[in-house]
Amino acid sequence: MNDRFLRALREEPIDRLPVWFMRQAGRYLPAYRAVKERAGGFLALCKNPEAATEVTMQPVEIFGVDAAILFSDIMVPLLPAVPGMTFAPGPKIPAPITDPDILHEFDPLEEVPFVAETIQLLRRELRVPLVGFAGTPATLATYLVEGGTAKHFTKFRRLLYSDPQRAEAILERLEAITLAYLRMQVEAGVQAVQIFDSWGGDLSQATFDEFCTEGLWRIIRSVQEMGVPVIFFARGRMRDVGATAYSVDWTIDLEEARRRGPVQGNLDPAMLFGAPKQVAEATRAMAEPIAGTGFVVNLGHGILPETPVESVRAFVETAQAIEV
Ligand code: 1CP
Repeated sequence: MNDRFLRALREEPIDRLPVWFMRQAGRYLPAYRAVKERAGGFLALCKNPEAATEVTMQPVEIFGVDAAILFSDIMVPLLPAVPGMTFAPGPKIPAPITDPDILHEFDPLEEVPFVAETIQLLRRELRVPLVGFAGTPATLATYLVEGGTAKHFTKFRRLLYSDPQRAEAILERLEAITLAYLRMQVEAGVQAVQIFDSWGGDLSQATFDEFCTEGLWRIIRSVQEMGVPVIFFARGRMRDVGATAYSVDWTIDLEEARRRGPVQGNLDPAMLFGAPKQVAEATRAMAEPIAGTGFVVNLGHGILPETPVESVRAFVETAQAIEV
């Protein structure tokens, strides 16, 4: 078992840097596109444990990354409450949701059984740790209130000020759903959890504290109490929510972030469109100054579609060759 990813999160000695990257199973890989087509599309792929296992393992087999991330989507736990959700490729909802009562109590084993089945299959196959994940309540609410992907996500922010009680009620329901979903994942076998706060960075610190901070502390504490480390990913900001490690984007100074605790990141995924030699240089420039335990090499956000596979290979191989 390759456990250097988990050892780095615990700040235990490691032989070399662990590396994996967000959205590592994805459209840039021809092998992924083939399985997705065979499965009948993105959602069908998420619901098919054998196919989801296959695409989760692809980047481990192709590049030798040191962790696998469950193939699914942050919107999957909302499928039971939001029938008719599609992906095109971002989430799309038939009608925007602002009624908290739609977000009923959630039994993940009953309502999305394919997630636990995929995790169990993966644990039998994998020789690297499996990362489970969820979106934050505010990020999920952003898509629900908007009705899907948008250019400027302003509707949820507007709701926070125009009807704070309703916003609060939505966030409370989403916290309960997220907690149930993550507990199920840990019980099924994930060895770390990453929480994606893709849109929380858009909120002022005061608004984030008013609506988000306490709920995130509760979610993260509960997962940690189950013995599993929690990585908190956010864009553009570092906010203290009690996480084991923080996944930061390329606008954050990595050395400064590392002083606060274990850290993951943070190459700009656009940099992978450079030639392999440039990618190798950029990876060394990013990682060498903080090479050692407590650091997991990753990108600053998900890998982009159409990223050249050779540059991805240069990123992974360079990171794995850096001395610790
Ligand atoms: O057609 C396709 O192939 C669908 C594209 C796709 C994929 C590959 C979507 C739709 N989701 C996913 C998988 C996914 N999504 C993973 C899988 C694990 C991995 O291999 O890394 C994860 C962790 C996510 C998480 C996710 N989904 C986030 C958080 C991370 C982030 O990028 O900020 C968000 C915001 C989503 C929503 C979503 N789902 C899909 C897309 C294209 C999007 C983004 C839409 C938008 O930007 O508004």
